[in-house]
Amino acid sequence: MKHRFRILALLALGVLALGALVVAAACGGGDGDGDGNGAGGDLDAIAKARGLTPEDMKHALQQFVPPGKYDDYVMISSGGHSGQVFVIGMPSMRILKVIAAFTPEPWQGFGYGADWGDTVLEQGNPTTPAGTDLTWGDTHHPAISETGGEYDGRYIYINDRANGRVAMIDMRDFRVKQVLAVPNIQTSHGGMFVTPNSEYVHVSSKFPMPWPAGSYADVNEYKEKYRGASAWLKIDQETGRINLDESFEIEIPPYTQDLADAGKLASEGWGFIGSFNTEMATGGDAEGGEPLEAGASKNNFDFLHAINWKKAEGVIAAGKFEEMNGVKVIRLQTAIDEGLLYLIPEPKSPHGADVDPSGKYIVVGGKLDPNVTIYSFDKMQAAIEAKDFEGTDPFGVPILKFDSVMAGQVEVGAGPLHTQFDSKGHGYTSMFLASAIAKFTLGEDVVTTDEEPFKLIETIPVHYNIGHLATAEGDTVSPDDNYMVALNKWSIDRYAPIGPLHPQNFQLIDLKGGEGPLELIADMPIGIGEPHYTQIMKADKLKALEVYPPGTDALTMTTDPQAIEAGGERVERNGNTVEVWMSAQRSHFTPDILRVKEGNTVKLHITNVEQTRDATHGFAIADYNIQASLEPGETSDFEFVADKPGAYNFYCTEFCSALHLEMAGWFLVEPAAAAALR
Ligand code: RUQ
Ligand code: CUA
Repeated sequence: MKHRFRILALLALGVLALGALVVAAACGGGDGDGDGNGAGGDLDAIAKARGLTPEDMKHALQQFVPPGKYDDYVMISSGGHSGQVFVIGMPSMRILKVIAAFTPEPWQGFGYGADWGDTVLEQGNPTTPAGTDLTWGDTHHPAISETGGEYDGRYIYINDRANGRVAMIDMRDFRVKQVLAVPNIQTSHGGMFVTPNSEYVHVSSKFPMPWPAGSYADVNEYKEKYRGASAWLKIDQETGRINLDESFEIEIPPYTQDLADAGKLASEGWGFIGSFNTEMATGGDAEGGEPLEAGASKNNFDFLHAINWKKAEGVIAAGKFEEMNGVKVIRLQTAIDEGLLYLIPEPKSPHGADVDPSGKYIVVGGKLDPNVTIYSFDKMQAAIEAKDFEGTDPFGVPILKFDSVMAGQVEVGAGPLHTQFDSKGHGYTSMFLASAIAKFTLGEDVVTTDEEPFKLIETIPVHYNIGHLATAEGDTVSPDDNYMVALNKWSIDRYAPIGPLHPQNFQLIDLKGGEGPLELIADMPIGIGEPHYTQIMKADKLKALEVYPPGTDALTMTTDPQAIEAGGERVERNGNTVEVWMSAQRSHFTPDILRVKEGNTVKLHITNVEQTRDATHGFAIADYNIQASLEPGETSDFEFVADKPGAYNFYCTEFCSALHLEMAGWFLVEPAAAAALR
């Protein structure tokens, strides 16, 4: 206890000191001469004029990052159904970049004619069933690549909840390089998480689908024909791309698999996926049946899935898989026989499943249960070893006994969802219904203070209806104990009224070194899509390029074969094809007149030959729906048919220089009729 008191006393002193400072400032004593005209006087006047309390002023100082200075952290946030990913500085909560992932985005020239974006978007169209070109996604869970259980600042993975896809973003240029339609998964949720050394990135199905993927079965054959998958997607360490040949999936029962997390340290080699609807309800409220949500929330327990991926690698190596739609699949029976999959009862419509930094505990929040349930990985292993099962599920998967593996429960409040951690053995759980965050202690194995294990310490209200929450470096083996962000689903009255669609609301919270009490620092509206989850990485781990090496193809991150240096510009005409090697440089395109004939295929390679930081040009052609971002050093390739005759202006879309407005040219498409006359 002594230790804790000392910290409290220190903290109290700190608060007093700060309070004194603020009071001194507020009293106009800032410049020490007491005339109230110095900095202190100004502060006082500003606070008065703006109606700020000393508390407000303290929070403003905590969040403030002076002009020209950098934030300590970057948040990599999903963008929900905007299909994008946001990069946000923390604590300032300034948006640094919106990264296009699944949705065309003109600023970055993603999906507007440049080869890089068009290729990525095209690759991402599911092959089964073939058809529609997908131009949006619902990004939910970003996962930064890890080395030794720490974010390493190399790659970002994010799932598309709507279409079961995964995107890979390269943190060298913060551009998306791959969109993969994950086979045998129609919608996804669980994960994304990377394994502690980025061997795999994991995603699992949300709703099951008729198997094999691409077949049809009515929902009344749900139990027999529908299946889910836990996909372990192999990461190529050099490029960050997912290599499907070395990936595998594990067939899982047709429950609705939900959030998932990777085992780490003590539990490395395992993954955990929560689930609901183990009732296997399928809805049918207009057909005389029960609404889906009523049928899906009857059972007192659903199942946490524990998956031994290390062991699964051996099963794949032994050839015990089936190839399905281009990926190796371990069938459910094999997974059972080989001891890869176990089920663990989790109370009442669970949602989050989060592994603590030590890997010893897995914390589950049941949406309809006021408790968080904390499972012990050691107890799980002992139960598996002793075959201490309560039976099997309808598919024969062994179910561990709740009492054998549960380490503790903490009654936190209404609607617990997700849990994050600090390094001191505390968990922080978001509560959707209560619009609050609860802080509690984990088991004595990891509690570093002399606090009692499994005890609620405090709750803090948030505004409103929180979904996820994230602590700085929160999913690593060593979270920082300073900041937490609440990702609130509703904002209701927090911002000026701008119509029925409200922004989401991020709230920055001070963790105070894990010692608490939790304190709300700032609000941040997000008016672009619905962020679900975020990971917060130390900014000193960023290793992004300042400019691309000359002639880089952003898709491959290698030299574009069509790259040129200044002076290498040329035009070649070959039958119906016109191929142009163009340079972009402040403040001109060379050549600045492109002459083609109606119906010609145009192959255009534009190199931004500059190596100056931030010397980005754009390239847009009127009425041709072409728009590219030509970042310094980048070569961008286009191929299109000049199917609209006319004289079209092309211009640079980035205000790059004093003569930016002059950085333009003509795309002359001679009508076929006129050409024929000559
Ligand atoms: S979850 S609805 Cu991240 Cu709470 Cu997707
Ligand atoms: Cu180049 Cu504007």
